[in-house]
Amino acid sequence: MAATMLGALSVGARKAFAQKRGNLPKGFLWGAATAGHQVEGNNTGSDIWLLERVKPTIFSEPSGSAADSYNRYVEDINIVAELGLNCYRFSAEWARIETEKGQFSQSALDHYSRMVDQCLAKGLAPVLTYSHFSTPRWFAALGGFEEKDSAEMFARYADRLTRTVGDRLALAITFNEPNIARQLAAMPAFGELRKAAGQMFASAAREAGSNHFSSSLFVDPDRTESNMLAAHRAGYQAIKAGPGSFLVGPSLAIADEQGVGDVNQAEEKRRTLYGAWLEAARGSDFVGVQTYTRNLVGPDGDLPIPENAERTQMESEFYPSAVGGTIRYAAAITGKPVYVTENGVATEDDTRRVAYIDGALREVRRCIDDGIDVRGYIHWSLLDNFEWVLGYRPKFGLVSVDRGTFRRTPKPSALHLGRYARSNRI
Ligand code: IFM
Repeated sequence: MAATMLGALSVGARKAFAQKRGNLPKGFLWGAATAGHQVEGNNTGSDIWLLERVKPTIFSEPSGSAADSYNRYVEDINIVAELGLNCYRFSAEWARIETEKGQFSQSALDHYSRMVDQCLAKGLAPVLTYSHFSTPRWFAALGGFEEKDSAEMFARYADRLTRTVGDRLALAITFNEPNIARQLAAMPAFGELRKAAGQMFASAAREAGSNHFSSSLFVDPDRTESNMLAAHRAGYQAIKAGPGSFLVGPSLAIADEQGVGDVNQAEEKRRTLYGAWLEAARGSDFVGVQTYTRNLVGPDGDLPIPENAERTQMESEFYPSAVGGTIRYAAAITGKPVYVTENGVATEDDTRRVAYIDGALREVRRCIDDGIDVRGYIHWSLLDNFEWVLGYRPKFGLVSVDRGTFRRTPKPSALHLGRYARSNRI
């Protein structure tokens, strides 16, 4: 297994992250994750940059300089290594790489290539996400994933990026949470959100001189899902064409849907929200599981969060064991190896993040003990960052970022996760 995951890397890099001790499989990935738009800053060519700025917008604030990671990536990668983790998950920004349809920026490609090199220099397995929600503004202005030829456009970008960095990657995610639109559509408040988002899109369309501006967030999933699935398949082929030889898969936003009572809608809900993308993972090399909480599902749908339950800054239930349920479910449906590509909690109280990590890792351990092929745990997030429509308020980071100076300060939870990683033991 480790040989497949690390195959394309130099002997030195392999040694660095193929742990010898511990009670976890050799080569188990211990990481922290970020996404370009959320940390890089000034992603001006992207759809989200425009959506943050138009009036009306549903974004509470613009991303601005974010964590300035486009300039500070060396420091970020060094922090990951110093913590004792052995992988870094980050995303490339399509908007920076393909600045206009068919026009590729060599300097942006070089930038992501340098990020990969920095990971390897520090003994970290580079885990690259090809698309993490944001797309180029020109792509959104053409109708985004509502357009039939979107799959072809995504594959061309995936091909370019792979030709630049593929020889040095350890793992690749085509799409981050492509089922997010389904999850949002299932929320009770979605009607209102869709109305507000509609006005925001209309305004963005005017600014972009487009007759149909579409972004992968807040759209009707029935209009985008089949094209995104096709884009995933075409992207998968483009990435597998090489160079490089590493596992490729999608990552899903997946909550632990717990049925309550003999008759409940949990199974139906799972099928609707996750079915199509779990099927896509079956046709890929692995499934990425991204879990934050559970939902209690009764005969008429979701039940309220239990009255005395602790809540996170996202107003979800603090429920670290959720990841056990989703690993089991994703593994059973896909039959593929599982990577936890995101898991974490939004809180100002870092002692709760420590407790969350302990609770989640206990479940990972149980899953492995039960024979499930879990190959990594990547925490969301390395840094406090731009949480999309909610702006900078929710704190998911293992490392805090001063909004004025960009100074990074690892929190106790970062050291805590690092201790697990160094021992490769849960
Ligand atoms: O910040 C997001 C990330 O971009 C995708 N997964 C969930 C995270 C927390 O909401």
